[in-house]
Amino acid sequence: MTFKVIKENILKANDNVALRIRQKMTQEKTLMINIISSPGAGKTALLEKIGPMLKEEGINFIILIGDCFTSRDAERMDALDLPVVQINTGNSCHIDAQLIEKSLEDVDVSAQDIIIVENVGNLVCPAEFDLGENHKIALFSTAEGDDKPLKYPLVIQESVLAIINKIDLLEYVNFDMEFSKQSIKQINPNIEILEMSCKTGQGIDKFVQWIKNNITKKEKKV
Ligand SMILES: Nc1nc2c(ncn2[C@@H]2O[C@H](COP(=O)(O)OP(=O)(O)O)[C@@H](O)[C@H]2O)c(=O)[nH]1
Ligand SMILES: [Mg+2]
Repeated sequence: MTFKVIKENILKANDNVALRIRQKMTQEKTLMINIISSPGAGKTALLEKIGPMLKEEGINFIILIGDCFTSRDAERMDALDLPVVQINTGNSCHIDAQLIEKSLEDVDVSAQDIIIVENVGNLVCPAEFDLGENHKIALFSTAEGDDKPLKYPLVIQESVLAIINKIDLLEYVNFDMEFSKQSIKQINPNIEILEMSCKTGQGIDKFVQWIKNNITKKEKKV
């Protein structure tokens, strides 16, 4: 009972900050997306692929990367000269809105077309926390098994887009693509699904197009 009350209070405090962030994003016409997956599904690999493509398109963006302890993913972004802020959550299994607000303190939000959040690898808690984002995106991979959508429905209910990554591994793993897609649609009939491989690059262009369709492009500041 006590535990329930504490959790409600934590979520309420989070939601107040999330509302403030969302208002700022609306005011600045900046899109924010929150990418959620289990560890290793390919969130950072996806950013490594789309980052240079967004640059090529002249899209202004910043990447906020959540990790419990290390800066390894941010170093991968830095190696590609992609703008990144590392968020270390310590032992916490998700990013909360307070952390997003703090990480944006030194960011010129008005100059960004899109802010991309890589959440901590976890399919449960990140789905519960509103970060003030416009859209949550659920990322699965063929290596995890086709039953994961059914086992983690909340992240699908909360998302507008589901990505199924690592399709280059389909011939090596037991993954029924149709079953997986049907499970996703059964949980959220309105969700869009994209298949892709961050290794071969197959399907990445569709996600870049999705981003282009959803942003409000701004003039670059000089
Ligand atoms: N074969 C294959 N490997 C991938 C693909 N995407 C990511 N990986 C690999 O999966 C591992 C975990 O990827 P990473 O991006 O670090 O996952 P994250 O923990 O979700 O950020 C790395 O070794 C990646 O190179 C893919 O589409 N195909
Ligand atoms: Mg990562």
